[in-house]
Amino acid sequence: PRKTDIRDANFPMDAEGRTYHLGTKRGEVANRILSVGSEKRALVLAEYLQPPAPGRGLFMLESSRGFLTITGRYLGTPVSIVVTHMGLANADFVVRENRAVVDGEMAFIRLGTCGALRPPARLGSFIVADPGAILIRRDPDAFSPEGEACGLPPYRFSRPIPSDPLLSQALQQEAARRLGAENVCSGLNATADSFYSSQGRRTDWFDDRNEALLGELLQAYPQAITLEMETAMLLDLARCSRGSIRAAAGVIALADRQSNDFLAADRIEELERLTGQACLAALARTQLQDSWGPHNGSGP
Ligand code: R1P
Ligand code: URA
Repeated sequence: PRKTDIRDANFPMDAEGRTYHLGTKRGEVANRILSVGSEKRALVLAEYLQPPAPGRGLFMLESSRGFLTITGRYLGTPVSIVVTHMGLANADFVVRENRAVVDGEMAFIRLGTCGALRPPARLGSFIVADPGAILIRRDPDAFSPEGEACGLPPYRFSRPIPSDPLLSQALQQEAARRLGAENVCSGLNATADSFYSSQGRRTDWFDDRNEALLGELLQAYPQAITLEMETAMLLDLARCSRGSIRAAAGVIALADRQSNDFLAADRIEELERLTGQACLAALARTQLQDSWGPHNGSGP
């Protein structure tokens, strides 16, 4: 067998201990992780990192599946930026495979973009998922003859899943310092399993039965103000991590779901830079039980 061959069908890793999808191993990832949706966002924010050790470059590894991990330091503290791409399954890979190669307590912050449902979220604002997020799932059974016969609802809302209150507060404060308090708020996030159907977008090609979805969402959860695709998965896994993961998320509102306006690309990058530094600062300033890691010599 070659060292890149995968063993253990239960939790696949290669002979070096590299995970199957993210491709990283112990020592390459910090306990503090900034999860971002795109490679461009990760590379822009990597400009603010210092090398993990003097005289070295940033650690960078892109897996065959396109997950890029960048490890360096922010305010002297080791931090990894991990490209999560989009959707629930990718968020699951990022949390579980990073958890598998890091010892000690971890903190995850997601920096994403979202649709704004209602004030105080508005185009260009930054919204922290505090108190947390709910999950909206499309139920395929509702579209089957049997499901139609018994009137199954096409979409299901989970109960709220909490975010870490202290990490969320730290993120909101760091963001307010950089963006101005008037551009930062907090509220319940709604994470959907599609950008389209379960976010109430309508297209002619599919029978999605979602005309009433956003109204039903706001009736069930009047406090929901943002719509995106990963936060609830991160918060659910943190809740189920046996106390080993603290998680928070903040999103830039780039789509206004009432007016249908969309933010200009240069403004998005400007906000990514400011809010990304806020996320890195909140991670770096958070105390964790993390005596092992790249920061004490066992790293890249
Ligand atoms: C959809 O366009 C993507 O944008 C949002 C959604 O959650 C989804 O991943 O977040 P990111 O900008 O982090 O990808
Ligand atoms: N990301 C989403 O998931 N939805 C939006 O409307 C905008 C960004």
